[in-house]
Amino acid sequence: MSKTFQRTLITSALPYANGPVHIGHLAGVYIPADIYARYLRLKGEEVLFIGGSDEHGVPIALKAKAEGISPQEIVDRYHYIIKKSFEDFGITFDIYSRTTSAIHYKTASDFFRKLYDKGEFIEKTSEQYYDEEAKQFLADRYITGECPHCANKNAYGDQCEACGTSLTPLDLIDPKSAISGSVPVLKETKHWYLPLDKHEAWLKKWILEDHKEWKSNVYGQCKSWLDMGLQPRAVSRDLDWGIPIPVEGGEGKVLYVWFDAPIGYISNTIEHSPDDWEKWWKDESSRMIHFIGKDNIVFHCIVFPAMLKADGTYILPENVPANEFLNLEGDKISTSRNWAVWLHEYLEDFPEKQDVLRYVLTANAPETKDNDFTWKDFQARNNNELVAVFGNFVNRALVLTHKYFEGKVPARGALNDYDRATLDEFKRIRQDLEDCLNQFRFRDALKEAMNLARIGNKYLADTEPWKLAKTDMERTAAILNISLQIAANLAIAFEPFLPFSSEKLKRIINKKDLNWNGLGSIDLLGADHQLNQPELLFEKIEDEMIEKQIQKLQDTKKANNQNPN
Ligand code: B3M
Ligand code: ZN
Repeated sequence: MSKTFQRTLITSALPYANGPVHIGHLAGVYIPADIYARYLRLKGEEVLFIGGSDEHGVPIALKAKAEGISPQEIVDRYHYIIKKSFEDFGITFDIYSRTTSAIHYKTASDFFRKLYDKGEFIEKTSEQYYDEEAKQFLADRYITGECPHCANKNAYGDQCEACGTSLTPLDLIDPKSAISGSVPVLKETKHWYLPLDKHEAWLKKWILEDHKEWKSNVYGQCKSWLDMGLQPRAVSRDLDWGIPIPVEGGEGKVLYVWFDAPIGYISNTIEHSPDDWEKWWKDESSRMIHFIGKDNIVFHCIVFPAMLKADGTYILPENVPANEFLNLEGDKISTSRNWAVWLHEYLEDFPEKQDVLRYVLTANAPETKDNDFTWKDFQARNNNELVAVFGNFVNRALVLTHKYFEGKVPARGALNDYDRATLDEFKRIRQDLEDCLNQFRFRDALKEAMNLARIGNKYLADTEPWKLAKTDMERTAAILNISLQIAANLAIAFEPFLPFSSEKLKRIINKKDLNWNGLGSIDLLGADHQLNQPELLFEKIEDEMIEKQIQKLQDTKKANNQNPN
């Protein structure tokens, strides 16, 4: 059943530009997407990796209002912070753009216009709350009132945050406008809807029959949506922040943010490759993979595919390996409660330790269920795995080679049975590693890479070349040759996961041109190849560094308890 494709378009969810990014974003979306992009590139495949900021929507408009500045100022502030964090963590987007770009306005607007002209929308008039003082319709989030379930006085028109119930504005008792504080009135308004019900039959076949291989959390969520039956979804909003509706009757209305945002993947492709963007989106030999978090599944598996199908000229995603959520020390990550590890703050406290975080977030990725990030686990994984296994092995192999062979790779000579058994074991890992990567099982893939380091570590511990060197130089040479070949293999195997350390390791072994095809080879370093001086790949993280982070979170908790919101 598996098709072969010529190129892969990798998209990663466009984060809202209303705050910086934290470890949850990185673990759920950007690290997995980056691992996959790097892996395919290392194999020599044609890849385009798309990122960008999502700059429309009500929360951004609300934040601007609260700060008394324009939404554009809000998104300008966060877009660059987010972009820099991604660069700092080595996320190798081919383009990181934004949904306020001119090209995106045009692309999204044209997309709507085409569907409108083809008769792919239905129009409906309904009654919605209107603020007569502010002279505008109120988005659900702009209305507050009493929750009919728990009597919380500050429930929003879409949800009560005290009891968690989803609401509609009409459920609220004593509704008030969050803009002027006045009592809103009901007024008629017209909107355009994508009739998802009309798309239900093909979506069912396409997902439930043709994509049984999708991750079970993704497949399961799609199935429950499809089983409930799909309803038409409004694709316009009464709002002044967004892309204007480009058709008659659209004055004062904008595209719903979830209509324009996924089109951002297309406009960013156009911005990156204006002359041949269509090969990524309209050619059956291309495959598209969406990396997202679980709250975005319905939009990427149902709504956006329906939009693409309604247009009729686009390919559909081949897979959507969505992740579950990462919690922090047992609690849900929350921007408003500042319960997060912010990427820019992490780098202030742990400069140049991007790979440690990449490692821990991958080893503990929420691939099949929600997972927890704890600082103790972070420290343990660094000290017991990165330092004690990977770093230690590489360092011993390098130091010994400098000691006995002046830093030159010794010739190997004959292998004995133990050498052969070790090499057989380590060759098997390549296949396992690839299988995991191809199935988006990055935690397991990382485990395989680490197993390679464990094999090396065990090999050195068992063969004890530092003792043999006194009596048998030939055997010492063979052992160090094999160890150095394993070290070179580690530079390849870890490159998708720990790109900074892999780069450093390549520098230490003085070998730049390693690619995926070399994985499993024991001839990566020729006899007499000159190595550079050893440097430590990782360093131990002391208790006090961890205590400081835990204290910081306790302070946040205290502050939250004093001003509950
Ligand atoms: N900005 C939601 C989110 O950040 C949204 C993703 C858009 S992807 C097209 O979770
Ligand atoms: Zn409530």
